[in-house]
Amino acid sequence: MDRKDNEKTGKNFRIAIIGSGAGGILAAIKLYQAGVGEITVFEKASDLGGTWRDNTYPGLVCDIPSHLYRFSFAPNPDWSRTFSPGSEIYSYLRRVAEKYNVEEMIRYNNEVIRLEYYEGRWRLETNQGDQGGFDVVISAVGILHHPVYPDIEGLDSFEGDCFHSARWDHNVSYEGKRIGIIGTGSTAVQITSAIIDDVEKLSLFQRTPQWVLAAPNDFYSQEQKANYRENPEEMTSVYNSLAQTLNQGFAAAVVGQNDEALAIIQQGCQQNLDDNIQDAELKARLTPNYSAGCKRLVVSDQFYPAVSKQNAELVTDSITRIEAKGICTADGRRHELDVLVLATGFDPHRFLADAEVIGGDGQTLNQAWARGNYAYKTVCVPDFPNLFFLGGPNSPIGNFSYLLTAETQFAYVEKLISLIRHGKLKEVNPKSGITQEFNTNLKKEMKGTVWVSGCQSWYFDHFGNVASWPWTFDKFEQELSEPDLSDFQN
Ligand code: NA7
Repeated sequence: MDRKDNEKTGKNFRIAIIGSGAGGILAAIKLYQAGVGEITVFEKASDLGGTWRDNTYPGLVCDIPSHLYRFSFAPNPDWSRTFSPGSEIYSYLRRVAEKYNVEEMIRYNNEVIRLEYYEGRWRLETNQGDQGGFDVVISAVGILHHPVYPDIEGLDSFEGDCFHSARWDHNVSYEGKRIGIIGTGSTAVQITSAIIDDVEKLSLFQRTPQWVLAAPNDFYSQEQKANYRENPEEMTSVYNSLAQTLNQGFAAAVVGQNDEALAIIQQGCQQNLDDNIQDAELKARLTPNYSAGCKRLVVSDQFYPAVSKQNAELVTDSITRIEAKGICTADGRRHELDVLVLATGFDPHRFLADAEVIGGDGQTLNQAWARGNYAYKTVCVPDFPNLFFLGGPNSPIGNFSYLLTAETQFAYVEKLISLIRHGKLKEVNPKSGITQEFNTNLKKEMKGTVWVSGCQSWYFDHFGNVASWPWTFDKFEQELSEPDLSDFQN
């Protein structure tokens, strides 16, 4: 399998992409356009779209504004609202994939179960069998992908319908029924707001209150959409202004670089609560005891009105067990339910944990990451040469649009791939010392972020590390602008 550098061109150069969500679609399009070898996308499901394929629950909208949540090469004049419904984002991804013939590169129902680096190539195996050798592997497996099921006694004994929010069962009607929702993250907030008027009773089981920022989700008029279609430069200016607001405002605030913006966010959340919840006792139970932005901020102007309705109950006594007919809480009550929705979030730290990934020195990725995930500048890992991550460890998942993050990372990865193809590097293998230094700095910087200011959230892994990017957007762009050859083994 050892091949000469001058063979690393055209069809001899094979690239595997894992996952056909937004990141995988992006990588496939860009590599195809650049004419980089033979590209295969391995997708374990039977459809593309990643988290936007999996999540179909009522009320699903993206918490990043629509015109920011798009690929730079595929602006979309037809977004219906300020924050897009999930189904629209799924359709957008499908449309973009179709336009660039991405499906021709996808092998559906192929879950990557093994990768082994041997003499300059990755031997890749899926549940369908051996797929041969690849010069480069790009992991685009996503972050909001592995549902977390709560470990609550008796969960299996519940006799009604029960499902995770990311596995919404559309055969189950919730109209006129007694619904229980466990969780108060973005998902639970959106579901509550969407179904409250259709159900007999909704019991929302809150373990920790969330700060909620009210942002109206206005519809774009036909005129606005036509204007964007005819004048794409206007979409660009909307994008630029949103990107500036988000990157210099919110994204800088959460990493301790814009205290004024953080204070404004805090005030905005408090105002939303004050304006919408009159009942002092309910308000107290909905008020978090940590700073806004510590947990991922929830965006909704409908949640407080919804949870104040007659048929809504905010349950804050802790869950003791689940029984056939409902949920029991510490105050001795049993909340009878017909349908139970587990809006209990995702494990964003798993990446390729379900596959056996054996690096250049025989160590597995799970062994390398046994004390927590780490990477060189979010995209590659020492001793796992030519394996790249989009949305990898410490990507800015709590800061800005994932599509923007993935594009920035991909542009950098493309440059690294080019170094291999043009013989400047035999393989892309970041030095351990440099990677360690990067991660030591990262941990130091993390201490100044709002995420560690006193709350528990899905950003934390099992070892207490925060999975996000502790610096500004400018720093992210700067770090990933040009590869520094001296950071890599040669
Ligand atoms: P999140 O934000 O991780 O929220 C999960 C919620 O589920 C949160 O309120 C948790 O409470 C609650 N939870 C989890 N396990 C339990 C148990 N065992 N008992 C009670 N409550 C529990 O997930 P989402 O799906 O809402 O949102 C994920 C991201 O998707 C979101 O940030 C947006 O970016 C889009 P806790 O706060 O941990 O006490």
